Amino acid sequence: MKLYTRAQNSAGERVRIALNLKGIAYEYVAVSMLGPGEYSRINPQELLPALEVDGRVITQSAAILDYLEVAFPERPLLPADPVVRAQALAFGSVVAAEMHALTVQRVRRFLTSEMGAGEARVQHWVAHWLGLGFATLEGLLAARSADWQFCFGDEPGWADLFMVPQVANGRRLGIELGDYRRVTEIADRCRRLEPFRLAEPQMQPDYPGEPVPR
Ligand SMILES: N[C@@H](CCC(=O)N[C@@H](CS)C(=O)NCC(=O)O)C(=O)O
Repeated sequence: MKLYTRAQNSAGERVRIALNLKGIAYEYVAVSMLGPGEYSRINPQELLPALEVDGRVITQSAAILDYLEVAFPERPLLPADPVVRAQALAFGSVVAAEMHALTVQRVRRFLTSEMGAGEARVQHWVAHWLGLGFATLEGLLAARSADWQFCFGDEPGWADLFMVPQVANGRRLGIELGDYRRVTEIADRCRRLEPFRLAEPQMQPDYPGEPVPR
């Protein structure tokens, strides 16, 4: 199995955490090491990550995670209870669709280069969408049916691996997280665990230095 990623790739970090939690060995392929045009032949969208399984490619982190969950069920990432399972999926969607997708580096760049927004307006945009998102995550955690150690269970799983890279991005982007106590406590608990620590940007072979949030 080959994971096409780069150190600073928070969607890829979700997959790295999942692979680590499930104990699956994989080859880390830093896209910067590929030749010109090589990655667009692997993933026409050119976004990261992509997972190659015996020559076939899966794109989009949620689809990759779903594949891992089905193909390697021994250490599940999703809760067994159908309602809690759906709540964990919903939590991940808030991060991927309503926080990350609106504030990712290519969106910030587009706001600057195509929409004429200066640094302050881009920061306003980011603070608005991430603030709403973190408030939503905190609300979802407060409404859980039990006060689990991690988002939706006493083992870290699907929701945690979406949340942790997004919390790191929020911190790098200067978002004040003091109001989101459950979010930060669980994220900090996760970051002390090896599967999360080993997935962080600075632990990757192509880490270039101070991360830019992606
Ligand atoms: N919805 C996609 C998002 C992928 C995405 O936006 N990836 C960013 C980095 S987190 C990317 O590839 N940016 C271009 C780059 O890093 O070259 C997923 O979940 O996989």
